[in-house]
Amino acid sequence: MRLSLRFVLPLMLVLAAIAWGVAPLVDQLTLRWFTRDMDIRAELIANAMREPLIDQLAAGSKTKIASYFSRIARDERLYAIGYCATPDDQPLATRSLPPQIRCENLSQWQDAENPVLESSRGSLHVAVKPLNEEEEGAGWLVLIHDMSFVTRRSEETKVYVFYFFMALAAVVSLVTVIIAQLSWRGWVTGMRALLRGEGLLREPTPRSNAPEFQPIARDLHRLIQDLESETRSRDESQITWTPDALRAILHGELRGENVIVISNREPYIHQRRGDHVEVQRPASGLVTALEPIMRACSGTWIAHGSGSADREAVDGSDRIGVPPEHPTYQLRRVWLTPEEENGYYYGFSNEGLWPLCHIAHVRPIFRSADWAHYVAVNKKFAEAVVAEARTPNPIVLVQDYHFALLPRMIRELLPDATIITFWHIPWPNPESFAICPWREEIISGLLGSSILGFHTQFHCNNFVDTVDRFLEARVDRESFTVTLGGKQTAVRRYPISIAWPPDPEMVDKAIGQCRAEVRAANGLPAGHLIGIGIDRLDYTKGIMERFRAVERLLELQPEWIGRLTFIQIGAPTRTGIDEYQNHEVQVRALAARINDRFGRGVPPPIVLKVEHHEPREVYEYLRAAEFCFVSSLHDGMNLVAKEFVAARDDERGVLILSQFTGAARELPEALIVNPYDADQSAAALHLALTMPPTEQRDRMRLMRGLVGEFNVYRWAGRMLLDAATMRRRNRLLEKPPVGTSAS
Ligand code: GDG
Repeated sequence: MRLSLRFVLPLMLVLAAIAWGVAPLVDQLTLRWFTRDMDIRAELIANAMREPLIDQLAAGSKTKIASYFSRIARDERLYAIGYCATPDDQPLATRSLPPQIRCENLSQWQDAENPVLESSRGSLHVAVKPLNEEEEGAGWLVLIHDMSFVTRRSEETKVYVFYFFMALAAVVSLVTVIIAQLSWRGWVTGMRALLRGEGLLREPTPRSNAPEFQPIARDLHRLIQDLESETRSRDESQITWTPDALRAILHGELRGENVIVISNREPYIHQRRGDHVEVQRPASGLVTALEPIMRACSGTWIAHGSGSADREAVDGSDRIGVPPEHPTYQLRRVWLTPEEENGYYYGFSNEGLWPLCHIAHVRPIFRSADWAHYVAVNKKFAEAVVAEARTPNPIVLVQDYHFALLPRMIRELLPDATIITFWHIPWPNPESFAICPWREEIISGLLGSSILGFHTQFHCNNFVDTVDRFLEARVDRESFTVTLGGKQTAVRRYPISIAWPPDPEMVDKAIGQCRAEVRAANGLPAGHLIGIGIDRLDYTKGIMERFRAVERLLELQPEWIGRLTFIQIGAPTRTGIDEYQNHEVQVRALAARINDRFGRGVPPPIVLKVEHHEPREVYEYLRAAEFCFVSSLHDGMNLVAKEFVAARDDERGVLILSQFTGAARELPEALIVNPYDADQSAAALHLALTMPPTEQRDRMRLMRGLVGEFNVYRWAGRMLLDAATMRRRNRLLEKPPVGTSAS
């Protein structure tokens, strides 16, 4: 011990001094790199802006130019934009343009070797670009970038460099001490232990025969763990979210731990068709969202086996590797009796909780018998989780309103599990939730979770208000946590998204070809305009309201009669429930009535296709359309809106989006409508059909930027990073206080 101190301390000091000396070099280097990056970025933005700006200058509307500038300046790094026609002019600019930048001194910035302006806001990078490179005198575009992040990153790098040298010192010291120990104190014993595979970095055990090593090995073990987690827990906004990034987080932050997902719907269903078995992928937002995550993480997905050939496909433990063509994770099927399925799924979940949580004016139905099945099925899944858990503290991702009781049940069986529950649908206000006869049980079940996620802050607020109203729990609105029975649940907003970039197979067919094929398949003439809606045939999706908007458009703007067809794909869903059967009858009748009114002798205004379509076909329709209309009456997020954006790599097409979707909070560049207001929706349809291509492109570009950045990997990654932090914190709290460890 004394030897290690005599050697380690001076070594640490020397290396700390070296790290200190390297710090200014790090500063200079990062500044040079980022200034160059900023130049390239400014050139790219200027290239993208030139053409539309020249058009707008020609049109002469200063207010349009100002709003165009402020839209672009929403980019988090772009601080200000300006334009000078001549050196004598006042700049036309966003309000944030620093006063030091004037038209008369632009040339000074243009030629500057280090174009960095120090302002009260911090360092700003100034780029001056000619508006028209061929034509002199067309004016200059000024792009100011915020460079405060450079200081931040440089600080971070310095910390990493410091840690690196410290780790180096620790490793060198350890190796020296080991060698010394081995030679001084019976190296033969040490060698034998090593040959037996008892690694020195393992946590010390009572069997360990070198007590002097224990404190050093334990400290080193912890130091390395802390260092690793330090480097990995970067700011999530700095990560480019891909399946690989997600996998790295799982392997790093969570050290490849046992990840289990539970959902009602399985990602693959085996169906018997005559003498062969067909594998289907169900139409569900949830499956669309979780599949890429499971592919990235190779865990176990537990779900209800609902296909007619599901039992034939599994092994003796009810498991099967999926995706079938290239298995990367396990699907464990849970079997339900017809009575259980009726009570738990159709009854309590879909006739009770679904309408309870959606404001769609359909009354929830609650039956005691359904509740009993709901409890029993949740228990069955809890047992499956225990059976699938490979460790006492797996990470369990519970999906959706079918499993409100499951988090508490798992918590009781596996107290150390990290349970993340995601509620994919809205959470209503306490008054609405009060209708549920088992409201306390539902809330307390959910509070078995470590983290409970919703799509929007509004739903988080509603949940916390509901807890406050109905349970004796401690609600902390500062940290957004709820403590019940000494256990804390963090309530967090995780807006879900889609895989990005989309699967290349989905977008490989040219837009023109998609249009031609969709028209041909639906008997529509060349040049005919197409609008698209894609949903499960669910009363919350506002399909009736959508058709009424099309009808109103044709009443108000008859020039579209015979020129436009709205194609609605309605995937059959929950067909065993009366309300869904009635809804389908009403949707069909309304489409027929509108077609009868406006489709005589011309192509029909509405084509209704009540059938499941393959994902490739869905994308083909999205690519063929002039606009996509999402008119949900209430929707947690709505993935179709994001899929439309992903499908349009041509940067064309207009998204019309209900204000009652979670997606409307993220995509303000869509035409946001109240689907109950037929006149407003009809006006949006007309606007979409007449929107100039440049405006379509500007809106689509912004939406594509957002969906690309906030993709489904980030959704999952954020939850998993939060879970990792929670686990680290818990481990820290479990550590014995400093000074009590054996030495
Ligand atoms: C819940 C929440 C939340 C539809 N028809 C077909 C088909 N689909 C696909 C779409 C999309 C998915 O189904 C529907 O996703 P949504 O998000 O619109 O809606 P829900 O199913 O109600 O999902 C919702 C979601 O969970 C995720 O959290 O956004 O708010 O209600 O991916 O493309 N897919 C195929 N054929 C079809 O006919 N292949």
